[in-house]
Amino acid sequence: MKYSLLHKDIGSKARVGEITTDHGTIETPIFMPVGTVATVKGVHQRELRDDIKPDVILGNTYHLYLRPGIEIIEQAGGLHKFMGWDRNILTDSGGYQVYSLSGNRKIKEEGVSFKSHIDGSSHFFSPERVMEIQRIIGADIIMAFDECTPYPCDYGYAKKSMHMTHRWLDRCIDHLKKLPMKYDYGQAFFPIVQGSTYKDLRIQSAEYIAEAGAVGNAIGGLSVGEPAEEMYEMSEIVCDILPEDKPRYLMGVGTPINILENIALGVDMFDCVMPTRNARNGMLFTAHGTINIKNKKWENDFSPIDEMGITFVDMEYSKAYLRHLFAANEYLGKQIATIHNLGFYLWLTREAREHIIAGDFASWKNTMVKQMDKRL
Ligand code: PRF
Repeated sequence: MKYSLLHKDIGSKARVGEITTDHGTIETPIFMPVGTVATVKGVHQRELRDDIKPDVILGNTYHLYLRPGIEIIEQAGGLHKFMGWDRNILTDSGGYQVYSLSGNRKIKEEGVSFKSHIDGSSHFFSPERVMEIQRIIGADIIMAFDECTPYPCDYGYAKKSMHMTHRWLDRCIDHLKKLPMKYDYGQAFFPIVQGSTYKDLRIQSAEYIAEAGAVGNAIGGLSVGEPAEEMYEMSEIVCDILPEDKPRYLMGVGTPINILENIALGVDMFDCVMPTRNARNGMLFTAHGTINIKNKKWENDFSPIDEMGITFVDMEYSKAYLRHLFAANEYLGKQIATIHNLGFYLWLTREAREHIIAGDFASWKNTMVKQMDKRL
């Protein structure tokens, strides 16, 4: 993997760059649609490739390990072949899902034992095991095994947990060195900064992660319920320490506003279930604010879903039709809303890129933040 920093904004810490892997180029800033279980829910790969056009999508180690299981993915020749996606894939390590989804989890120095959220069966993840699993899944970018602390989190726990995440990082790196490549393309490894909402811990963690000298770095443990201002404060502290010549990935963030604010602080990569999950509940993101399409006010509004026409669904269907699909609980409603939201998120990060290059990012961002804060 190679990262080139192409342009730095004058009015903020925003950057434009390019990541190149064996599965193509990722132009940053980028939003990565979440495809947890080898599918971006409700979207065909063809629509993803031709209409939404993300350079990279996400998969999840925890989910894929439980179902279909890594033997199946290995037999298919890796996740790209299994799901019919020949562009980039990043897999999260499960260092988040293990805590948020599984029952009866026990965290020890050695690793985490947990019960499957699907059938209650018992499993064990260690840093070593998670590296082995991610080798087999075969994503282009793989993540360190970490502990994502909850919010709020007392200082003592946050500190102990952060140090364990650092020791786990060393074990991930040591083990990866011993693991042969599985497929005929490379895999980049990103470590993850933790430290909850404590400045001194965030500084310590960012320094430790920077020292590891990985090709890219991630920021975890944010957007877990803390106020947005606190998230921005932590994100800025960490971005200022992480090396400038490596991409920075803020995990699980966020709203369109959160994304623009973090781009301004120097973040390059984002992922979040919000555009897909909220779409399935009838919430649409637009440049002028959010829409609850189930609302009665759209019943006889025959205007296009979004005049901006970013993806084909925006101009082909009316708000009234989409509202009807949700009222009738038709599959197509969720599909249309998902394509719209992902198209909008990808438009937003592409547009941010253009404005950084043009030199007016900060003022454009401030206008957008005001506009997008509305409910239509
Ligand atoms: N760690 C990992 N994945 C994550 C997070 C984290 O802290 C977050 C936090 N927002 C989302 N996804 N491994």
